[in-house]
Amino acid sequence: MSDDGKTNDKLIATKEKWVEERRGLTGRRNRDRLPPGQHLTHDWPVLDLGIHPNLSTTDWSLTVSGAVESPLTWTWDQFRAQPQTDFITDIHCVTTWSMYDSRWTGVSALHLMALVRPKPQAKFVMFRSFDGYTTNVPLEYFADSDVMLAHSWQGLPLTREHGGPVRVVIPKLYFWKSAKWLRAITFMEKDSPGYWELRGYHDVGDPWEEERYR
Ligand SMILES: Nc1nc2c(c(=O)[nH]1)N[C@H]1C(S)=C(S)[C@@H](COP(=O)(O)O)O[C@H]1N2
Ligand SMILES: [Mo]
Repeated sequence: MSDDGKTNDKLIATKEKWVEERRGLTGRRNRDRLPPGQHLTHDWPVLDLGIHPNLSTTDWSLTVSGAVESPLTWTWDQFRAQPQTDFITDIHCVTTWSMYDSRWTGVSALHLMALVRPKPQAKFVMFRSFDGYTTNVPLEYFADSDVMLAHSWQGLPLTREHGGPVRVVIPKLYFWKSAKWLRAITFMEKDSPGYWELRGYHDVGDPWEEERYR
């Protein structure tokens, strides 16, 4: 207690103001980070068609073709010889779970695009996987700075069930767009639906717009 009784009132008022401000900030931050209709999970679920291709790194290769100036095929060693990047991103699955702070290591989509050089008429990308899965994205979503072909998660090689040796990671779209067991990338002039897109999933799949199904 101060001598005149005023200092404490002032201090209390200041602290109350901080509480209000910080409560507002925290609330806003949580709202902004978790897209509408999602809930947070801490255990990473496994979701796929039920086939988990058993690929050693020597079996694995990636072919990039279609509307590009320089198509390429990478063996595992060639893929690993590319510049490596690290991103920490969130995952949002259309089945309503989200998980924060995955650290992915791999080759960025921007690096790949600098090598293959998509033609001006390329507008969409199709991913093809070793389990027969396919998924399509507009080129501008693939050409984002946080998109990568990942081989590691939290510093460890991707497990087989989560798509190892290499999976796509597109943080700004629902997770069905992030193809596991990646085998090929085709740049396309015209859009073409992938596995789930053919079965009623949204063509783009932006979690902030709740583009779940069409
Ligand atoms: N090759 C392949 N990739 C896939 C799928 C699949 O069945 N096959 N399922 C998609 C779906 S619907 C989701 S939600 C995520 C799940 O990835 P996870 O099992 O690592 O959580 O992978 C996506 N990528
Ligand atoms: Mo999914």
